[in-house]
Amino acid sequence: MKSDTGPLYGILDTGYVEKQDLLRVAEALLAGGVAILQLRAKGHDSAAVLSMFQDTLTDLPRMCREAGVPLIINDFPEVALAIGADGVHIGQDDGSLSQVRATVGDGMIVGRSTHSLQQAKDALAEGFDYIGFGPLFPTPTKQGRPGIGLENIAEVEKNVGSHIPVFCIGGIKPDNLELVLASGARRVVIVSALLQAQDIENATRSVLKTLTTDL
Ligand code: 3NM
Repeated sequence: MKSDTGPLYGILDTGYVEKQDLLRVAEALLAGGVAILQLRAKGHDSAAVLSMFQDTLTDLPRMCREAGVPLIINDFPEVALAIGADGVHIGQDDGSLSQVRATVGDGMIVGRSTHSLQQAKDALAEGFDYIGFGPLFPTPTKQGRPGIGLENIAEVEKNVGSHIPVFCIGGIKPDNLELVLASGARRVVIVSALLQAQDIENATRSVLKTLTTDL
């Protein structure tokens, strides 16, 4: 992954977007300026996600390629490989990096969710290409997890963010973005606040503006 990768990571989350709207929403996120786009389809197995690419999402890899934006598949290395995605994202309970690499090979971007300073350091040491760090605040998008707060962001940026991109995540919205940035964040993932916006493209552009002017 490029070390100068942009500050905003978008997620096309099927929990918020109807099937028939997925491509239109992807287009809006891309037009608004996300640097990375992930497909997250919690509650679907790998066969179901694969079939989305043979059905509603046929054009998604091409759209991302044309925008110069890496396409990342959440949870399923074999789907990422099969559809020619640029990367895969895995959680703490999804095995080791080497297990994922055995499926996808060396060329693919592999990201890891982390929920503490130690997990962030471990992911760097293991060789992940980027990390998510959160959830900063409790969020309906990932229910049942307490917010970890803002106090470790600066330390994670110092220790890990100087080597690989760190994307803060979880409950980040236009309203608290300045606070998150003031706590040391340089990059963020925003899911519901963008997907539920009236105008997704404009909301994305506006968040990106804050991210690029405050840095
Ligand atoms: N992963 P929203 S928090 C998908 O901390 C996800 O690993 C998290 O969505 C983590 O912007 C999260 O709607 C949800 O809060 C982010």
